[in-house]
Parts: sequence; C-alpha cells; structure tokens
Amino acid sequence: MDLDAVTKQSVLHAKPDGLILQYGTAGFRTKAEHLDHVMFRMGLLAVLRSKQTKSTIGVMVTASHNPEEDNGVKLVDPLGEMLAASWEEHATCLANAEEQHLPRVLVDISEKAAVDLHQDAFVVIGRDTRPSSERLSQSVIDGVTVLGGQFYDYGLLTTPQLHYMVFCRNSNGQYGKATVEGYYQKLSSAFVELTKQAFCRGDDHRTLKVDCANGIGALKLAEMKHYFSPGLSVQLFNDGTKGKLNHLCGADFVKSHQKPPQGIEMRANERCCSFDGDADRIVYYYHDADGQFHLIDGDKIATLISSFLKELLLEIGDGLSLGVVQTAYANGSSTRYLEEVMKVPVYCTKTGVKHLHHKAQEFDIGVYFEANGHGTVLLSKAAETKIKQLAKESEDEKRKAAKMLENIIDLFNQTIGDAISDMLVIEAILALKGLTVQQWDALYTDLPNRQLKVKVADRQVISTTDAERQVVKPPGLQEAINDLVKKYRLSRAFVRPSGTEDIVRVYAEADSQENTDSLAYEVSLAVFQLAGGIGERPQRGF
Ligand code: 16G
Ligand code: MG
Repeated sequence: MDLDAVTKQSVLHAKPDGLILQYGTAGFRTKAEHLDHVMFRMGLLAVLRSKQTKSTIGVMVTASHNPEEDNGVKLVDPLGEMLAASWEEHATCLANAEEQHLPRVLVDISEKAAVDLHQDAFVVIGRDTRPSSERLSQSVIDGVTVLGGQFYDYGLLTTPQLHYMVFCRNSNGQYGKATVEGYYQKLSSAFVELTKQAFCRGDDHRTLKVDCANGIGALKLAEMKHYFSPGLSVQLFNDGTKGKLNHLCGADFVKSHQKPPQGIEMRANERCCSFDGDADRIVYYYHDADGQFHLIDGDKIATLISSFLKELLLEIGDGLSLGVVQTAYANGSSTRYLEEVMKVPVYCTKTGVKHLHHKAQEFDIGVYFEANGHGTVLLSKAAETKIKQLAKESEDEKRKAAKMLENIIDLFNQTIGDAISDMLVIEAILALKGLTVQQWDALYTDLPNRQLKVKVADRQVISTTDAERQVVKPPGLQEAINDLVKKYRLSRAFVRPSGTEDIVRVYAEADSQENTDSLAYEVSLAVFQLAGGIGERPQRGF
C-alpha cells in the first residue's frame, strides 16, 4: 500500500470535521454533499476486500428511495450479496477516521482481516441517476486507483444489476454474462420460455403500467422492453424526463402513503406497479370500479409466488423444501394465509435484506419478501441439480413442472431483490394462471395498518429482540405496548430504531383503520414518554 499517495489523494476528498456516519442496513446514506470522502474511502475498502476475497467486489452509488438530494454507497460481496457484517464495521471505522489517522486505519483493517496486499484487486462500479452520482462514483474510482486496484465502471445501473454483474464475474460467467445485454438476455429468455404457453393461448395481449420513480428503472426498462414484447407490453410513467426522483412517486411512496403515485393515469382495474429509485423494490396496485385504491405489497407478492412454486413442487413430488421469510412488518393476514391456508412454513427475521436472504438460504427454495416490496427467491445448489435433472429425465408432467421451475428460478435475481425480475415473474404467473389483479388481491384481506415515526434524542436507547417484535430496553416500554395492544381486536404493534433515519419507527395493525390509528398513536406516545422523545409530542390523527 502506498500510504503516502493515499494521504495525498485523501486531502482532495477531505472529511468534514466532526462528521460521523455509520454503515447501516443499506450502506452509508446522507446528503450528497457530505459523502465525497466516504466514496473515496469505500474505493479504498473495496480494494482491500477484493484482495482479501481474491474476487471482484462491487460498489454501488445510490440512495435508493431517499430524496434526490441524498446519496449513498454500498459494497457488494463476491456472490453478489450484501457486505459481510465484520466488514461493515471496517467500513464505519474507515469512513469516520480523521485525515491523519487514515493510513493507520487502513493498516489495521488489513491486519485484522488478514488481507494479502500482494493480491490483485478488481472493483466494479455502478450508479443511479441522481445528479450527484457521477461525481461521487469518480471519487470511488480515485480510491480504487490510488491503492492500485483495477476497475470497470458500468455507469448507470440498477442496484440489482450491479449485484448481478459481481456474481457473474465471480462465477466465471456461469451465472450469466457480466454485461447489461447479458442481464437482459438471461431474464428475457427465461420469461419468453415460461410464458410461451400462456401467451400463445391467444387471449392475452397484456399491458402493465410502471411508475419508475423518475429513476434508473425507467432507463433500464426502456432498453429492455422490446425483449419481452409482444407478450407483455409495459408503459412507463415517471420516467425521469420531467419529475424529481422519488418525489410523490415510487414504491416507497405508494407503500407508505397507501395511495397511487402522481404522474400515472390509472383506469379502473388496470394493473399498475411502482419501482423505487434504484429498482430493487416493487409494489403493485389498482383502482377498483368504485375508484377505491388497492395496494398489493411485498407480502401479497410473496404469497402469489410461493403458492405457484408450491404447486410446481407438488407436481414434482420430490420432497424439496419451501420456506417463506418475512419481517415483523408483514401484514398479519399474510402470515396467517401462508401458514394456515397454504401450509407453508413462515419465518420472521430482522428488517434488512441481508437478514432475510440469510434465512432463505436454509431451504431448497427460499422465498423472501419485505412488505415494502423488496425480495426474491433463492434456490439451493442441491435443489438446482435435482430440478435440472428432472427437467431432462422424468416423465411428461413432472418434466413440465421442473422446466417451469427452472425458468422461474432463472428469472429471479439470486443475489438480491430486483424489481425488474420480480415484475417479470409476477406477470408470468398471472398469465399462466389466468389471474386478474383483483383475483390476486382477493387471496386475503390485509389488516388495516399504520406506520409512524417518533423523534427521540438517541434512538439507540431502544433495543429489541425476537426479530424486532419485542422491546427489551428501555424498561417498561414493552409492558406499555402490551397493555395498549390488549385494548383492540386482531391487534399487534412493535417499535424499532430505524437503520436508515434518525427516528424510531412504530407499526400497528388492528381490526379497523380507526382502531389501528388509535393504537399507533398511543404506542408513539409511549415511545415518546419512555424513550426520550424530542420536539413535538405525537398527535392523535397525525
Ligand atoms: C433498507 C433496506 C431495506 C429495509 C429498510 C429499512 C436493504 C438493501 N435495504 O432500505 O431492506 O426495509 O432499509 O429501513 O437492505 P429502516 O431501518 O429505516 O426502517
Ligand atoms: Mg432500493
């Protein structure tokens, strides 16, 4: 390591005095103007991680669904997964080191992580459409080069596309070709193969309206859409030509406000969906004939997908295990439906893709989705081999099911939730089953739910257990929540410190919207009183 060169370059990417940031659930995220030094340093870190793993590492510049003024960065590990937890700590140390300590911290990390400094390093970089992203990704490149790493800058990519590229490169192309074209081809050929049967029935020229949150999803879908037409025709809205990124649109807006985005024309019973700003989340929705809005969130997406997979597995009859992974935010009705009607085992993990991903790897086929629309399906190596074999050798019906399963799995991004691939899987299943969006929605009825935010002086005073469903600290808060929950029917509530914002999140559900709102308000008040609330007290009726 040429530490003198690092010191010299680092001056050009100076850390603002006193700024402390943390590598959170989704990497570093804050106002773009505070991130230059972090980008440079993540370039450095990516080189060390690449040397240590002897693999290509990814760096993605994005702040996902956050406002356009924000930005962020996360590292992608060799198998296209989120950065390992021990390296999250290294990332935090490196980002917060004062200028003069930077060389020492680099040496420390290299020693602690037993990095072989003589190894070559290779880093691939992607970025979203934020105005600040290009400059910030240049700072990443500066960091990579000063430590002698090689790099390839993919430029504009969705987050899942960058994860895909990393995995392709580290699997010697076995997972796919590490180009945007390769990504389109992999997904679209699986989609076309899978839907051949449905679309040639002739009943369907299917149109889907997509709100692209004025983000990268619009560019990539526009490039891709001719690959799967005429079977599926997608109409893009909020494509970034006019509106601001994530402003009054996108998956996060639709899910949290439970209303349609601006900038999309919805006619009764038309199927619509929204991506988030870096296209790793998707939610569906429609207006019914009475003009009422219906949201189909990640839970209902998981239900559609897992019931289809379960049918295929029954057909194959080879005892492959299927599991669904959710978080505490999953609507109670979805969990009940999956467990009691579909008889599929359901597990709950902490919020954040890495936790769900990890759990889903325990099954032959692991379906994981957050209610916010982030999710995918993972297939174990053993199951893959078995399915491939069945697709070749077994008798007709079994072979058909195995082939279908093979195509579905090819369609899913195995590295992380991917709005584009999820969309294609959903469209394929709806077409194959001949389901309308209303029929899908009618699988079960969501319990009314409400999410609120509470400002506290220090959100770390709250700690939780049981996949964030129970508070252990501060004392008395869980008892207070228990007492409040008891007042309502079909009720449930939990609180947790956000991993991405300086707030505490409150979730409540109950038998009616009115009761849900009361419960959410009362729990917010308990948090405010028992966990050091600051600013305005929570208000009834918000
Ligand atoms: C990040 C996570 C998302 C999670 C959200 C929770 C990834 C790639 N993204 O966006 O999964 O739902 O954070 O945010 O892991 P919160 O901690 O502020 O509620
Ligand atoms: Mg995102």
